[in-house]
Amino acid sequence: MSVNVRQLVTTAADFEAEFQRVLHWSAETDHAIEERVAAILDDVQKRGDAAVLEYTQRFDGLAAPSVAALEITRDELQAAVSAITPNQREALEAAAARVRDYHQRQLEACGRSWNYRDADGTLLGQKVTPLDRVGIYVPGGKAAYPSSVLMNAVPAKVAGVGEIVMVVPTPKGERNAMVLAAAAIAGVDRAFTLGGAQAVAALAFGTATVPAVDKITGPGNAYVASAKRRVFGKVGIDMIAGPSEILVLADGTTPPDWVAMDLFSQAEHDELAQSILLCPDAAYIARVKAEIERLLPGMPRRDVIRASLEGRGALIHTRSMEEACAISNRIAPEHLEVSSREPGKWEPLLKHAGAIFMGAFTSESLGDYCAGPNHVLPTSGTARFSSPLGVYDFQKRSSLIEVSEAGAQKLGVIAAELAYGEGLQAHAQAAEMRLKRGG
Ligand code: HSO
Ligand code: ZN
Repeated sequence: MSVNVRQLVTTAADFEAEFQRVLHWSAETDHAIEERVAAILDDVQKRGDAAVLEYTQRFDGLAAPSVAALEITRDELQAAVSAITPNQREALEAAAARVRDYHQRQLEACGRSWNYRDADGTLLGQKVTPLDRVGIYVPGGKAAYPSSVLMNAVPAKVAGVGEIVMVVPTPKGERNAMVLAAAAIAGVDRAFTLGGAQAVAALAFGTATVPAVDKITGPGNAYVASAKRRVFGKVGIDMIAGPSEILVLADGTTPPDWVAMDLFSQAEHDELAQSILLCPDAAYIARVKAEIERLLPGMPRRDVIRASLEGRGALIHTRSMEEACAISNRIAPEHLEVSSREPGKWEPLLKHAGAIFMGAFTSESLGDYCAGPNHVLPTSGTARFSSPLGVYDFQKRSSLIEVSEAGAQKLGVIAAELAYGEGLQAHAQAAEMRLKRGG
């Protein structure tokens, strides 16, 4: 079965133009969606539960007497743990344990308060506090991922968040037992069968039944993304995620079918997902291409994979591994596999990626589920300036200052000088009053 993946060669005269075509991704906002979302947010803010109930009936075909009836009780979450198979339960628990361990290290390494005293005895520091209450949006449509429940709830729990509220759309009331079981295992406190912009609005503004949260995390469709953008400022949000991406940097030593399957593993998420291979060995690229063509017919999601590979995929032949690293930095992929015998040699050259998977045995799929690091990662080149979801997203920092009497003498002179310069008399006097008179 031939598959039309774009093939590029960096030595070609038209490489830059072709490369720009590969990079091109417009997260264009659809005005019709924007308007509908704005109206829903407004309505939920004004009418609370009544509006949430109406939209849930209209969009999810789920009729209920009250929003309270849409709450999934703790007992029901726990019952889901017994309803799934023992193997499923063990896998979820093993994944949760590894994700918890990893994020516990993150807490120790960069999530703790600190302070110091300067020479005058003035204390300066940073106080780290977990958020009181967060909302986790879990998609319920074609991409209902229990693993994403773990990846959002576990770091929140490790951070010490007071209450975790999950919302999950359940069209026609069909609940996903794995999603509910993951919520129980991760320690979600409350859960509602709500979705879409109305769920985001309920979490952001609060209703009589749904508590207002301080931050909303988790992926969703275009309506959810638009709603999150709009409530940002009233509450925090994690990020606006685009389609998933994988970039494989190969030196030609990994079995080519492994690489083909790794490219598929992102492509199968979404027609708009992007899978790219960068390699200095043309013969190896041809072998990966042959494996793609051999393996594709056997994949249940072959139509999605083909659409993704033919629409946004690319096989790029570079002059060297060094050049491949430089191109990878320009792309700043969400997932970067360094499929090489010497991943440690190339890692120092790689600056921009959500997650770096080192060596032939590290398939992205292991990271997606259970290696430990978070799978909620910056997409669409935003790894240039942002980081994976982590414990730090569920904490905030306050500065701490305790000026000693001796410190006030020195700082007072500096502050007063600057305050007069800014024409702010009260600032200057507040500093000067603390100077020892005649001292
Ligand atoms: N690769 C996805 C996460 C995921 N994969 C969930 C499977 N399930 C985005 O990082
Ligand atoms: Zn995945």
